Amino acid sequence: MRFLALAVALVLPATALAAGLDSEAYSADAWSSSGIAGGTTSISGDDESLELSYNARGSGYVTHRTTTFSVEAVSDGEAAFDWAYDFHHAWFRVEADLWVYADGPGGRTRVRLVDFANATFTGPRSFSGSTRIEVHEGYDFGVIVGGSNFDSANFIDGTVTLTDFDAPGDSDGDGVDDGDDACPDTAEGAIVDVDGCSIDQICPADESWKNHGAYVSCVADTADAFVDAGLIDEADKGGIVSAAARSGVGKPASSGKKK
Ligand SMILES: [Ca+2]
Repeated sequence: MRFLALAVALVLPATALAAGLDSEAYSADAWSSSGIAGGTTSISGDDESLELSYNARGSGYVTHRTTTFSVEAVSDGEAAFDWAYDFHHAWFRVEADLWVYADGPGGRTRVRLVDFANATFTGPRSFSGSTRIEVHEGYDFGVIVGGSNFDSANFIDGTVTLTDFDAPGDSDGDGVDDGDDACPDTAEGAIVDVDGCSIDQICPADESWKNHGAYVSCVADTADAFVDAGLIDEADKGGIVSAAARSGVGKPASSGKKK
């Protein structure tokens, strides 16, 4: 237990459990578009907002078409964001549609956010709101957007801007997204390697060890690797290894079967 207490004392700044647009998992680079018939799409953004745009032309008029902007959820949970949809579908008998969607083991969930139809002339329009949706690790989620017009100007042009974006990213808050985290439920504040594993998790004190030396070796080797990776310094390592050496882990008194 002394060793556990020491490990917890090596505290990193707390990280948010959810991930935003500033995370690797959900930055503009992580998003993709399905493209749009007769036009182009673009994705741009920064840590605060993400702009998902399309522009398409028809022949004579624009038949109904959509594009899907998606990103992969790195963990199960809820994604939430504010959205603003600005479009100009020039000019006559205009439709504009926006959905939020999430794929999962049970198929696709799709929720409509904008259902616009105007039988007469329509100029630029804007809608906005907030939404949330359950997302699933390894499956895409995002928005589906597009529309139509029946006008000889025949273009549709729109941008969906996402802000206040929050999606499941790092359940144990160790700074490694769940999709890359080999060790879930890392103790709060524990220092982890690139796989999201703390020394405690790599050398669990509650596992049955062949003997005390095997446990101490595991801690010493792992602490060495953490020093090499620049995660801890030699003094940290010394404290961790001596705490392991003083512990009862792997000694006959500790319960559990021999390994
Ligand atoms: Ca972890």
